[in-house]
Amino acid sequence: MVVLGAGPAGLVVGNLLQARGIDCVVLERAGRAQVQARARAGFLAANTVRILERHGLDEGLRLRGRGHSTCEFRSADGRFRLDYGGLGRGERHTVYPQQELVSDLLARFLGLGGRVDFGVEAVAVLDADTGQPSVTVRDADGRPRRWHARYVAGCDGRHGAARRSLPVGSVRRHHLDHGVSWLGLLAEAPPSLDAVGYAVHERGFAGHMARTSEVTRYYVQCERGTPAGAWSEERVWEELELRMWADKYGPLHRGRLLQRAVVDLESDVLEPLRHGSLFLVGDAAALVSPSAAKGANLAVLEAEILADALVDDLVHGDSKGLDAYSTRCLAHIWRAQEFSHWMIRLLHRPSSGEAGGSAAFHDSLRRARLSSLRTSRSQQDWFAEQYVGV
Ligand code: RFL
Repeated sequence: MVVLGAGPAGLVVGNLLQARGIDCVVLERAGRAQVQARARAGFLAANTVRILERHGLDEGLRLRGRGHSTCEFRSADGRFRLDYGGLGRGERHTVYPQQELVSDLLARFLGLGGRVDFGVEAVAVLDADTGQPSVTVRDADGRPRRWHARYVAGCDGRHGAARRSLPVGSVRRHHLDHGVSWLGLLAEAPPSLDAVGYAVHERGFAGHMARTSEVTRYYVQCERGTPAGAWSEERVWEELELRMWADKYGPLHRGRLLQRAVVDLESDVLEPLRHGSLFLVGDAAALVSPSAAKGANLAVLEAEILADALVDDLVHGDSKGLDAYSTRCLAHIWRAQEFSHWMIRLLHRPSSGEAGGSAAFHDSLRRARLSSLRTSRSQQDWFAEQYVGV
C-alpha cells in the first residue's frame, strides 16, 4: 500500500492500516521539519475527535486541546453570541493546531514501525499503459524510483500527483471560485476574545480564531490579487480593529505577525473519488474553502472510511467498502460544501460578476440572514449542527 502525502489524511490512513498489520509506506515531498511546522487548521469537530479517540490517536489533543463552543458575530447592527455547544446536537470543537496533530500522528505511525520517506515527490501514480498503480517518485537527489502497490491512497493535497495523474475524462471536477480573498495571519498574541469572532463590515470581512494562549489566527478580506506582504503590520492591525469595531467591543491584543498568506476562497469536488486502485482523500478529493473550518475534519473522516474499507478488502476479501467509498465520502463533502458556501454568503458580499442585483440588495439579504441567526432558535440549532458537524 502506498500513501502519498503526510498531512492529516495520509497519516490517519497510514496509522489505521499499520495498526492492523497492513504494510504501507508514506511518500512525502516536504522535509519532516516542514511537515511538522505547517500551521493551518485548528478547529477539530466532535466527530474528528471521536475518530481519533477510537484509534488511540487522541493523546496529544486530550492533553493540550481546548474545548471551544462560542462564536460572536459583529456587524453595523451590533453583536451577538451563539453558544453553539448548547445548541443543535450539543457538540463542541476542540482547538488543537494542525501541526501538533500531524506531529502526534507521525510519531505514532513511526512508533508502530511505519515508514515515511521525506523529501520524496511523487510525479506519476498510474502506469500510463496499464492504468495499474505504479508510483514514480523523485527523491531528494532528483533520482527517479518506482513503487508498485496494490492500492494507492492519494492524500497529497490539491496540487499533488494523484490529481494530476488522473487520465483526462476519468473524473469530473466541479469548481466554484467564490471571488473572495482573505489575508490569513498568525499573530504572536493571545486571543482577544473568548469566542470565534466573525465581523461583517462594509470594508470587508474580518475574523478572529484562537489557536493557543500565545498565538491567534486572524483573517481580513482583501482585494483579489493583493500580495501577502502588501499591507504593513500597522495597516493590518488598523483594518482588523476597524472591521471588528474594537473601539466599541474592546481592543485587540496586537503582536508580531508570524505568518501571512493570501487565500483565494475556492471550492472544488472531484467525482468519483476512485480511479481503479487509486483513491483520493482529503484536499486531493475536494477543496473546501476555509470559511467553515471543514477541510481537515473531512480529511480525517475520509481517511477512516478508506482505511476500514481497505482492511475489509485486504484482510477479509470483502470489497464492498471500497466500492462504496466514493459515494459515501461525496455525501459528506457536499454537505460541508453547502454549509461553507452558506457561511461565505453570510460573511461577504457576492463578487462582482456573480449573482445579479445591487450591492445594497445583497447587503440587506446578509443583514436578514444575521438577524435570523440572532433571533430564531431553530436557525441557531441548524447552524450549530452544521458548524461543528462533518
Ligand atoms: P495536506 O495537509 O495539504 O497534506 C498533503 C501532503 O502531501 C504532500 N504532497 C506530496 N507528497 C508527495 N508527492 C507529491 N507530489 C506531493 N504533493 C503534495 C504535501 O507536502 C503535504 O504534506 O492535505 P490533507 O492531508 O488532505 O489535509 C487537508 C487539510 O490540511 C486542509 O483541508 C485544512 O488545513 C483546511 N483548513 C482547515 N480545516 C479545518 O478542518 N479546520 C480549520 O480550522 C482549517 N483552517 C485550513 C484552515 C486551511 C487553510 N489554508 C492554508 C488554505 C486555515 C487555512 C489558512
